[in-house]
Amino acid sequence: MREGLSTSVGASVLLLFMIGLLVVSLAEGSPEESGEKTAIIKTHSLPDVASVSDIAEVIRAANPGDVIDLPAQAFGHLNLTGVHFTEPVIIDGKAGASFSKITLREVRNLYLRNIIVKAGTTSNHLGEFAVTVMRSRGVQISDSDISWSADKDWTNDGTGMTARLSTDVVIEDTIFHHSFTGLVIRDAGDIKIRKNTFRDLRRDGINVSGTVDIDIDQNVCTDFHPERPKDHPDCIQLWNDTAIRSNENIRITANNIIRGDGGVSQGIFLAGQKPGLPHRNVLIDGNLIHQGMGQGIFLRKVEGAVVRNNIVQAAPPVEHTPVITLRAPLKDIRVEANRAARIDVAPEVLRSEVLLLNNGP
Ligand SMILES: [Ca+2]
Repeated sequence: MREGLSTSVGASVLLLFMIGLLVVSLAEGSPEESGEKTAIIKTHSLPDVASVSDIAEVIRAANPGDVIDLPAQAFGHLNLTGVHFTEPVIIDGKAGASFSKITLREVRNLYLRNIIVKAGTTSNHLGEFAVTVMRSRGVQISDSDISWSADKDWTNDGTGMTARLSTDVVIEDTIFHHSFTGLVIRDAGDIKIRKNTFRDLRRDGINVSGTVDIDIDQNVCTDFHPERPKDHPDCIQLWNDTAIRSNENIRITANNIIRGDGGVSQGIFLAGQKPGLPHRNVLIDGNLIHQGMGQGIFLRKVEGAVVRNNIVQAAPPVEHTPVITLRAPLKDIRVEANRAARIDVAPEVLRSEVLLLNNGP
């Protein structure tokens, strides 16, 4: 009897466990299945004693269109996973809220405005991020300030932000500073990076790989701090070294790359070590590069590019005059109406693939 009872209880526990697994797996299904919220818009003004877990709880309970006004406080790490809304929920820190980090995973339709992120120090320069957006859709970060330690030590900072395996991400009017690299976009799509400032960085401003449909427009890069001989900062670098697909449909327009009081940097750099995976369908239009390092605009491993109306000027003290550089392999490249000291076309570039028109110093 006891044995039978025990087996029956065991079977019931097993059954309950399996039902539990089924419920959990349904809850983790698509957002449509997990019941996205719809209700009346309201503004939540959180009290001054809110903790970072209170904030997470209010966000989870919010309805589409809600605005959550944060108090003027310094919070810890805001870490959200699996929060889905049918329409954007806005988190606004205009009163002066700051976080030590923000991590958003599997989030849909969440906008962050007027947020300060101060991430402290790390030795994991490329592997630790002040802001992480992962496997998410419909995320916006605007009018915000993202940094690591704002001391004079350029060797103790991580990377400002990454957006990875995510789509429909907008980053605008935000300042990235005192970081190793500013912004890393990987394996993503439908990305808009506009009107941001990248300053006081040790390496690149914006670093993109494996990404389709990206606009990089009206950003400013200035005051770089290359600290070691290997540090060659670029304002904008497109590469493919860890990518599983090409960067495609890239628009780099009206960005200002200005030396300022910092060290030299490169301007717009497209290349990659990995075989295959060329950058495809690229527009580089109306950018100003006023710097003191070679490779103002550099193209290698590109198929289909228009480079036009850019100004590439030397800013003293000049280490190498910045120019427009074309290196093989290249296909279907049009370079038109640019002002640059030189356009260097490497001898191995097929002349039939490059059209140079109306360029001058
Ligand atoms: Ca620092």
